[in-house]
Amino acid sequence: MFNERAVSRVIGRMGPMGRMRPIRPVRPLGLYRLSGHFCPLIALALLASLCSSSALAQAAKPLVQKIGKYQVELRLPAEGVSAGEEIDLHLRISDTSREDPVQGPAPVLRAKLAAVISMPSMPSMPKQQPKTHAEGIPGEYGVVAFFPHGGEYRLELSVTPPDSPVFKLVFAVQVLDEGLRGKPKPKPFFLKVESIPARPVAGAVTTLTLRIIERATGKQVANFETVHEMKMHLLIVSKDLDRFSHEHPELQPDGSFILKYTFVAGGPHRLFADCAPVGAGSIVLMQPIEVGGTKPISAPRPSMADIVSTTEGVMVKFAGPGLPLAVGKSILIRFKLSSVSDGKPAVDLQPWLGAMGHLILIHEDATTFVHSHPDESDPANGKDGTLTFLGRLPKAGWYRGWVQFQREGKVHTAMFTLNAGAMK
Ligand SMILES: [Cu+2]
Repeated sequence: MFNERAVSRVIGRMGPMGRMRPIRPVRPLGLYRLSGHFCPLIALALLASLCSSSALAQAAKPLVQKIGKYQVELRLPAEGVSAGEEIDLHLRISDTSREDPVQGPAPVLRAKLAAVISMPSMPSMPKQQPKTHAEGIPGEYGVVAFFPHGGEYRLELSVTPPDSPVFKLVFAVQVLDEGLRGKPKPKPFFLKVESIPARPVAGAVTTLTLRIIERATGKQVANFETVHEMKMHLLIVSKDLDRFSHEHPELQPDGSFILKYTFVAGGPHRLFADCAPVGAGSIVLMQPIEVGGTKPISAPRPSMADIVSTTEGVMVKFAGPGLPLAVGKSILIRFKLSSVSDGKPAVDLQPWLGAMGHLILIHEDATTFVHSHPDESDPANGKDGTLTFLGRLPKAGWYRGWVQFQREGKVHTAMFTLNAGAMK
């Protein structure tokens, strides 16, 4: 199903610090001059702070560091790190003494990771101890950070591989000021879709060929990582968000993906391709597609939340947090599952695509795809009649959600309508 890497790249557990405000703005040098005389004490303090900055510059090496036989790679998003938003900083930890000729250094599994984030230029600022987690991909870890404002931060990591002593390293992270980035930059890849027939018709088989193209080079991506047991997860939704399908197109030797698919209804649809080109991390790319044939009667805009869904013997009920959901922060979204026949909790879910459950949320604009993933901090998740997901809704409005899980060998999909933020 959807890609946990993509998901956790953007969302994650809320750091313990929450939002911090700058302690005080950095004063320009001139302000330290008193009546034209240079204050020596402040000059010393300034010098000390400059020295500690340069010490940091030395300590904070490039984004790949080797500590003994271990290699730690910090993968910052290509668009940079912005203040004012929570971000999952991705790390890959590998063992260079065990190198595979194709895969490279072996991933280090089950390492313990602790992180401390501070800002050398503002030493009085409280340090953050962000939460860390293992990603769905071996050797990959995440640090869920929140930078309250722009500047250079120091990310200190303590890594304890299994059966090895702890080692420490420091990265410097440059953070852009909030709002500076403005309109989001185009993604480094785009999705190219060809269909046979050229205009799909509802009720007839369409052959879709999907290609992931690297924007900078125009080249088609050929190699993909396997995420949640698949090379690509394709979510096909009608623009009115009434129809949803989760497919796994087949990877061809040249890197294209082929799917034979029969659209149920005509009208505008959206394809969301969730995949991870090797080395580039996870991406979700969208393309619209127009389907001929009878158009379904467009559903009226939802006027109230739709929080209970029954899918083949299982009642799935949205169980909080309260609506409207918070916008722009990581939240735990819960569902309760019970048997329709006896009302007892459904405790017999089976893992499907590497997790006990999956949640996809799409905003009413039919474009904004919400990243969410199962809360793995709770081992009972999905086994005690509840499913809990970490999600982060980027904007206010209505969202349609689909919870998917497997029971008795069958995949169930339960649809919801939830609202978030201030309603229009
Ligand atoms: Cu999938």
